[in-house]
Amino acid sequence: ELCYPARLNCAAELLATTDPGRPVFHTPSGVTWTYGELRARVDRIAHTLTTALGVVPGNRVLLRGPTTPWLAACWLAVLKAGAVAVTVLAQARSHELATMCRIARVGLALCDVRSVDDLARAGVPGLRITTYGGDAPDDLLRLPAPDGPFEAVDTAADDVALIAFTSGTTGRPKGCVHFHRDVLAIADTFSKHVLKPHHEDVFAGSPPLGFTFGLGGLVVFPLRAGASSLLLEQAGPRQLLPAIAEHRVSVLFTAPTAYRAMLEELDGTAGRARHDVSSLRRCVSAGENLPAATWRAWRERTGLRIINGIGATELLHIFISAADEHIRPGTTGVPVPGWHARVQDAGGSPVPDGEPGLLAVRGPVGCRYLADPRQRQYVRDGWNVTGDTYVREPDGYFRYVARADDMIISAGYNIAGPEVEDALLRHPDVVEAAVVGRPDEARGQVVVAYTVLRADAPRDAAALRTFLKAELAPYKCPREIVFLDALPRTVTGKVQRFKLRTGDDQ
Ligand code: 3SK
Repeated sequence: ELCYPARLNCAAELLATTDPGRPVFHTPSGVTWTYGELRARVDRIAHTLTTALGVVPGNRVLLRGPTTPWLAACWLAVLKAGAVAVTVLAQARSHELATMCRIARVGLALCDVRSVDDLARAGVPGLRITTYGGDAPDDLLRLPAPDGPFEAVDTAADDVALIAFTSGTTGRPKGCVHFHRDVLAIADTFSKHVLKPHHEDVFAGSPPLGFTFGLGGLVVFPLRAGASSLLLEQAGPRQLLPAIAEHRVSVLFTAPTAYRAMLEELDGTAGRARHDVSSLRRCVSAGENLPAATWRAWRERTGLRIINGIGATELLHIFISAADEHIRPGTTGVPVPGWHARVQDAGGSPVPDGEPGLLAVRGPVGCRYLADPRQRQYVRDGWNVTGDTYVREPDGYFRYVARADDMIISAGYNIAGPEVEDALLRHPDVVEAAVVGRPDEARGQVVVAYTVLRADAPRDAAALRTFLKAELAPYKCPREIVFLDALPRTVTGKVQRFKLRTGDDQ
């Protein structure tokens, strides 16, 4: 069990111990900040917040910008000053920003000067916007503020540290409230027991800091371990491979799609010669289910076992996963130490091992939606019901089946879309696949597969169907196969299946 003191400021804690001369952040342009420099910059921003900008403990401060050391410093400064960091994705647009500011009652925004237009256009009443990272006259660092150390505000472990927004895969934003102790808890569970990081590790990855997957993986975990992090503004598969080689990245955070794209690149003759991934020792995949085919291909190409995980903004980070030789392809893993998980029916009763049901978890972090009645659906009898259908195998491993609302019922058969997707991904020409149920008068639903093929592959639905017939029971085979150039995704990379179900993407 985790045990934290009653008074705790997580930002002060994350910044407290590491030798000031050690590196903390790197950028692709070759800039490195040390822990000493980060502390000084965080303190300077915290002074500015509390003196020039009048921030008092509990005030909500929106943070918006690409993944840079300055964004991370602003996040730490807001928390050190006892205020609440409201994290949003840089891609959020004016009307979404206005909604999130209203829900979270944001009074001040610290915004990268390059991301300010949409926020200004949002026209949030009473919102003061201060930019950072540029030469604008209201730039954060030009405001008058005392020099020297800033004494962290004496927050309680249960004071609110951040509000993270999730729009899920359907679009209506929910603010998830997290405490100072929650921030440390994600490092002291998943990172400590699964990643087992050390001082020399260099973290990097694709999720932005506005997504808690990225905030944990690129800021909280490295700082808790006294390690460093490469912060990439552009972190697509094309940028990741050269960045890994150049900065000797050892801990990688990204999603299954990016692993597949990197494999494609590595499989090219030029790729093999060009990209050195020998520095990697941990590769984390979350955000979507990781198909066994992708796991095996990565293992074959790199010798590394991808660490699959399921996390949620509601629970801040990953709560089921597995480490090292305990990793089993095709499963997510076991509850991370400190977490409990079970599979239950719609009434909340546990279902037997081997049978599908709703995933329910309990642990050091819980879901607290800000003023949202959907709280009652997510938290039931003290369990967080994530909306995923899972099977618990008799040996205690949890296997993903589908998002609960992605189960397809066709002519009385229950079909898990991801199982059909896995079969499609075993075909050498298929790069991406999403399988949904489309309403059908005769069968209730029919299985429709959306696929993205390698650039030079022929769009041959008949050949794909023949391939699938050898892989799947006939009732699971798609009635229709649609070829797309790309799948519709949220800004955090999750496939928007609801758009495919309604044909919105075409
Ligand atoms: O939403 C997710 O998939 C996720 C995964 C890992 C950590 C955090 C989150 C929100």
